[in-house]
Amino acid sequence: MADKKLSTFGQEVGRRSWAEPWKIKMVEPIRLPNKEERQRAMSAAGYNTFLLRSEDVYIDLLTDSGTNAMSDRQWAGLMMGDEAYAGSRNFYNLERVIQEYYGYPYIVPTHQGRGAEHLISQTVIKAGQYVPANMYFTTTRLHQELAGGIFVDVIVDNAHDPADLHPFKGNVDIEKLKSLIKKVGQANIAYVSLAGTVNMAGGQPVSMANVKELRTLCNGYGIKVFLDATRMVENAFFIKEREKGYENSSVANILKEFCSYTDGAWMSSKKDHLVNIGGWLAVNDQDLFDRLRNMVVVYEGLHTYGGMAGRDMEAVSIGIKEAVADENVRARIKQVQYLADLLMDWDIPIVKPVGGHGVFLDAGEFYPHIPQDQFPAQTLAAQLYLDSGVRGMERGVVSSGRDPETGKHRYPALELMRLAIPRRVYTQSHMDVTAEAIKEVYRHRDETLGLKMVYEPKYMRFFQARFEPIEKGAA
Ligand code: PM9
Repeated sequence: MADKKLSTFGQEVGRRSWAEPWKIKMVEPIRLPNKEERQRAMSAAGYNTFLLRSEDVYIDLLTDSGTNAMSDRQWAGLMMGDEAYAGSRNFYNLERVIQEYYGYPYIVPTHQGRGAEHLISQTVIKAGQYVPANMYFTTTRLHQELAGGIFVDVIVDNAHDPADLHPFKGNVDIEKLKSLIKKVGQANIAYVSLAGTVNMAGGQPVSMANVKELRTLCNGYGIKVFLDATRMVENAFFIKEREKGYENSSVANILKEFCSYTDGAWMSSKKDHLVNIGGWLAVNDQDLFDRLRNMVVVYEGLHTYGGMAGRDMEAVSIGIKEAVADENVRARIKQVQYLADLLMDWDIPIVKPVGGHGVFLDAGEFYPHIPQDQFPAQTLAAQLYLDSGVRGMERGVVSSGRDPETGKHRYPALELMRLAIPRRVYTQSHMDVTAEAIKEVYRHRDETLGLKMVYEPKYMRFFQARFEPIEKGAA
């Protein structure tokens, strides 16, 4: 892959390619099912890519969650698992590494991100309190609502426009937050829920200036700020690339500084930390820690494993150290950029600037003739699989779900189909194949019809809902 900005000895030398800072030691065979097999698999899956069997998928860009390739060091770490019920040495390793890289003193392990979201939501939110956030995430908002919280989106307006080129579209709109606090009163705010990067906006980062301003505002009102640190390493890389004053700082230093403006964090280690399972909660306040540590034994497991095996905790500790290395995160984000560049060269509508963990196709723009209640992004994910066996995920009205008050669809401004890139898994050729498949689906866009939902589960419907194609003349 090439980066035009690269220079040697300070001089422009034209194209200088770069490569991933690893080589491949073990491979897993994959197979492209033929057209009839793909048709059969999609129909059996009810046109929902979550319901496909992985063996029927050729290139799997459903998610970057738990799908990462571990290093030889991490695999070796698995052998060092101390599977004691209580006091595993792997927990103390993990605790030390989180303290070192994220800066929080008190750590509670959980089986994955939503385990941590459940604990913090149940512990901190009082029924009827508001939870302002820089856009929703599916599992995060659901846990906040199940705890009786009222979610309020306070992200900058730029985030809702896929074409807006603001470098930090994940920022909190400080004025929106101030007016919410004035309207409902500070006692009615549970905490500010801050995510870096913002998944549903397309993996968009939050700037250091923004988190500092947020901290100052919240200090004035005595409001806590909790961070969804799931992809905070990627966020730190964007700060290094885009924010003045940070170009010479390491990703690790930026990460730690950012976290220092927050009161605690929850984490799905399945993303940044280059593992297949794991998560944690970390806080500054000892009283809160005591309450969380007590809750974890009810829902996850003892406070020194929280649902993870000892070996899993070891893999996370090693993964954190690998994740924060500048060359690791650079290669990861530049691979996403490579795929995006191919699509942009062909004028295929995507969210810009390109985010950290994937390319998000603007399905509303891709299929302007498909109304949102016929699920353009769900349709695009299905069509891409049918064309080429590439699996992506809907991030539009299906993911957004229904308003708990009115029961109506929550129509988000962004109707996106996400291609999330697992870390250290696919090569440049897989990206080329994916881009060419999308180009083909785009060529047939005018003749494509939408979907109707025929089964809808109560919670997080995008995982299990089923659809049928709308027939010509029936739309
Ligand atoms: N994210 C993703 O594919 C996996 C599940 S899809 C709902 O993007 C953030 C920002 C996430 C996230 C999961 C979680 C939950 C919290 N915050 O999946 O429970 O992107 O480990 O983490 C997914 P767990």
